[in-house]
Amino acid sequence: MTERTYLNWPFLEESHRQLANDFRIWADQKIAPLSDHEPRDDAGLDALARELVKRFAAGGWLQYSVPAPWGGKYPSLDVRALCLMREILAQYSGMADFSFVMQGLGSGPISLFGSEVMRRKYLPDVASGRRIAAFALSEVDSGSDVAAMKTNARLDGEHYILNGAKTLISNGGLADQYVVFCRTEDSPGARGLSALVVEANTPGLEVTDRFNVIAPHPLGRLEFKDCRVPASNLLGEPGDGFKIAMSSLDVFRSTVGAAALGFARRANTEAIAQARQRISFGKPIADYQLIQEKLADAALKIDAAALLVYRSAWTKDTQGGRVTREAAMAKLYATEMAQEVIDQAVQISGGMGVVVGSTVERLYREIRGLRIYEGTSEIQKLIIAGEALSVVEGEEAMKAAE
Ligand code: COS
Repeated sequence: MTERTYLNWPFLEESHRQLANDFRIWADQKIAPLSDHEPRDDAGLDALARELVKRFAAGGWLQYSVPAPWGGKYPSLDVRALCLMREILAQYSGMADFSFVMQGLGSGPISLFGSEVMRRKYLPDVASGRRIAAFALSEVDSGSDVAAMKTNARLDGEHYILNGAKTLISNGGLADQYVVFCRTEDSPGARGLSALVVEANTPGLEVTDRFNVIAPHPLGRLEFKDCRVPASNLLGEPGDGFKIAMSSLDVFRSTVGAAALGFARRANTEAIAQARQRISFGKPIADYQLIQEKLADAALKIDAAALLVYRSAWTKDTQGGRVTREAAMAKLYATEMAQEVIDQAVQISGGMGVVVGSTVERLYREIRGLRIYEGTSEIQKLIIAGEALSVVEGEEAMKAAE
């Protein structure tokens, strides 16, 4: 049983507490049995991802991936609900967490910036699981440096002609639709980017590679060769792409922190059980102060991360606007602390902790990618430092103007 007092924190409302309780009961029945299922082959992974989306849809849980007018539960994407759900799923299965959140992230730019026609066309099918969604941002030479992307689209009458390649795309090869970020304008850097919804069956779109990663998830490389995409599939205005990508990440980065929190909580539960059961030198290892220090550190870090995650989610839900700083802090701290907590859970588990198939071994692999995707830890630090510097610079400029 993991710690649940955080559900009483003032960041959450009664509807969130109810959601967390209901979702945990459901996940215990429908997701827990899939926890140890880790297919390595593409077909097995795709089948598992489809099965998970089907189960989420049947439970009505994908309604949390889109806003209410288009089949969703809350009037706008509710970050606290998404965080609670990811945190719970991560305690059972990294793949379940992945398949759930990709429906939200993959359609997030449509929820946030799509026209009424686009929202009506795509979002209800995402919420019902009829369509699987994906977010195609990264390129070989443009991971952290989004503005350096080379994929481009040129307007030709009523269509954009899209050329280029995207790499390490979640749900690549499985998705029915991709939000593809590309260069459409002559303006340099961030200002020249746009976002297009590209359907998977568009001629010229090919999935040319799949990636086998340490914690298996469906990830593909997409290639676009003269793909004709209706100009009406543009999100926002031409040149809005960078803002659309960053605004989507403002919503979803806190939820990455929440998933990390879930992995850490599960590892800590395993570590506590091990510490109480395992006898060494005539007594349970939990009686030794060196083990107690590890348990104390884990409890402290988990609570600190939870405070940052739910602070960020609450700020976005209640105040709107940008939460780039809060989300960066939540993602950075929660993913880094989860790596440490899981590592110590492996240590407490001793030799069995590194046996393939043990829960802590799986978590040890699951957590690693979270320190990289949706902005590396290093990028989060740059964002936090940049915001700190801009506050001081802003104050100085105000003083000078007085
Ligand atoms: N919401 C809305 N607008 C935003 C924004 C946000 N969160 N962040 C930046 N912008 C806007 C800025 O306001 C600025 O607009 P103006 O030119 O009109 O002033 C513009 O976008 C450029 O912003 P900024 O100068 O801050 O961008 P930088 O190039 O300095 O930094 C970083 C951008 C490095 C922080 C960004 O590229 C980033 O987060 N990279 C990581 C990307 C990532 O997560 N990749 C993983 C792929 S997804 S798995």
